[in-house]
Amino acid sequence: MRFDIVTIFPDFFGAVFDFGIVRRARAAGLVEVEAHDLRRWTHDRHKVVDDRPFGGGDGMVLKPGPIFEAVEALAGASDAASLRNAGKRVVLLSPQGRALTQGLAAELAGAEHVVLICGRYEGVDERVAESLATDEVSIGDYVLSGGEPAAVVVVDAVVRLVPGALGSETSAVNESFSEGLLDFPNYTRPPEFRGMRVPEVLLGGHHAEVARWRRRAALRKTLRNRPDLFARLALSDEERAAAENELTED
Ligand code: 9D3
Repeated sequence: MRFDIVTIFPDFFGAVFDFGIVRRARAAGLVEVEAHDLRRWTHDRHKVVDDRPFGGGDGMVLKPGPIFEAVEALAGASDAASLRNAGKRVVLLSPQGRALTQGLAAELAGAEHVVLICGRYEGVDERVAESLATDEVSIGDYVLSGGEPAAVVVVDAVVRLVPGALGSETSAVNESFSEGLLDFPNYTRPPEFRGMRVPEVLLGGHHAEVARWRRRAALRKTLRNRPDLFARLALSDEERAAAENELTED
């Protein structure tokens, strides 16, 4: 699988893909990741990639020309339909995109080639979202300075879903979010640290008791930190009430 990142800051990506699972997947030849300077697809002496917004307003907008040419050069097409047919996705990172989810990451992991377009300035000419990108994606409701950090997040989330990338020890299917529940809390030695005790049940080695505790702790944590996820869980009235009661205890 191949990722091409189109950006005005190719150096931003210097070493971010040189660690952990992404590094290993690249070393194993499972994925390739390359960042490209958008200015390469300009034709003027000053390599201009932006211009003033029609209709007025502050800031500058990325011009469509260099972006269309970049995608044509990297993916061999410039319309969303034939790109999708060829197993390619062109992802515009933008605050106006649909939110990245584990489901979208899994969809992208099924593609042979993903081109990521990073916005900057005030925005990107809308014809990129309308007629070039197969997907317009945001990583969440907060303001970044540009699409580059979002591209890193997308590559990381997708690479771990490429078959073989995780190695044999873990299965991506079995991870948090696939069940809609947060992970249970983990503890390791020492059993007491600065007066904070590890829950007694975890020290005992009673497997069924441990499993029960973990399930309840995961539910409690999900209710506290992600009430939106908790509301969508298919729980018995009893389990729902238990989590809600336990929360009012601490
Ligand atoms: C919505 C804010 N816009 C109001 C004029 C300006 C603007 C802010 C930040 C325009 C572009 C950006 C740069 N952000 C991204 O390119 C971006 C992003 C983000 O800011 N948050 C979450 N996901 C993403 S993906 C790309």
